[in-house]
Amino acid sequence: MKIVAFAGGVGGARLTYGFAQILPPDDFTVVVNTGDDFEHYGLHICPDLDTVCYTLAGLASQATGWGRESETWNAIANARQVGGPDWFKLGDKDLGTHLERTRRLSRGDRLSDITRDFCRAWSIRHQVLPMSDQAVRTIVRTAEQGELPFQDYFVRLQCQPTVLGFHFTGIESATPAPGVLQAIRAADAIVICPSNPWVSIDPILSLTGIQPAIKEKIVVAVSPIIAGKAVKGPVTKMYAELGITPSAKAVADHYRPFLKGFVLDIQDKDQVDELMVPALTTDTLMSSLTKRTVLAKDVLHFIGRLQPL
Ligand code: FO1
Repeated sequence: MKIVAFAGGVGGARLTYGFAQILPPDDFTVVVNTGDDFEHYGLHICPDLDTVCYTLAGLASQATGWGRESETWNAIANARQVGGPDWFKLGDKDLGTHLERTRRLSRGDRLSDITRDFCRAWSIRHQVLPMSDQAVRTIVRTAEQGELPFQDYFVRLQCQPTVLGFHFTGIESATPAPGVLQAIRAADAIVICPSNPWVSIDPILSLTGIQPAIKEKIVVAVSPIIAGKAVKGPVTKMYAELGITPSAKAVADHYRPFLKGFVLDIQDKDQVDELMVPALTTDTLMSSLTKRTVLAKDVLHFIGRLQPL
């Protein structure tokens, strides 16, 4: 079965790891959010792309889910000592990734080509695609501080400002990266990973051509909200500030126009009747490496049941 996953952030990366353990390379492609990307210290940082790649390569920090395992922090400590900002923690190993990516982008290489080469170097066998080669930037509209670039809101201000809404600069002129629409066309199903719907998945869905491409597909989303709480990150705070009670059902509503099936945690089984779409309740927490694979298998079986005979 050919699967395309839409992912961003740690929850998305964990489920893609599960799929990569059970699907052959030709049958699994990950399309990754780049709305979180930003320039810092003159370097081009792609947090979600790196989180997915490090996770698939078995290189990700187990403690944070982002950045590298067994990291050291000499460069950022030295930068701080001489007056540089250290609110965004760039580890020494991780910096190597940003240095080489920035060097290649500045000579005109495409982000998708650079990502392909990095994946090869890290022995990642499955296809990882940035959603676009053009810059799309998530901007958070806040009550207290006006419009904030995503990483300023998320890391520097620790998600404290009240969210009023989001927009994605550059989205009108950006196109899906080479391979994205082809992978979707060839896919039996699209899996929307348990990532933040507002800031990790909406940028992908907002790209020209994505929604028409997934319209006729089996689209299955996995809830990042369990028992009204986020597994990680500010998703429930965002829902509440936008006037929506955070729940698995609210996530299903978010994806309603193209949703063909929904996966939610067993703790939320009482919401199944309100979903109005076929649902699978299972353990979605992914608290171990094995559980990532078990969830991916559960999702595949569920998709199998949704496929026409
Ligand atoms: N997240 C943090 O909360 N604090 C950090 O200092 C931080 C540094 C960082 C460095 C490289 C990288 O690839 C990711 C990093 N993240 C950090 C995670 C990242 O900003 C967010 O998790 C995503 O953008 C949200 O999906």
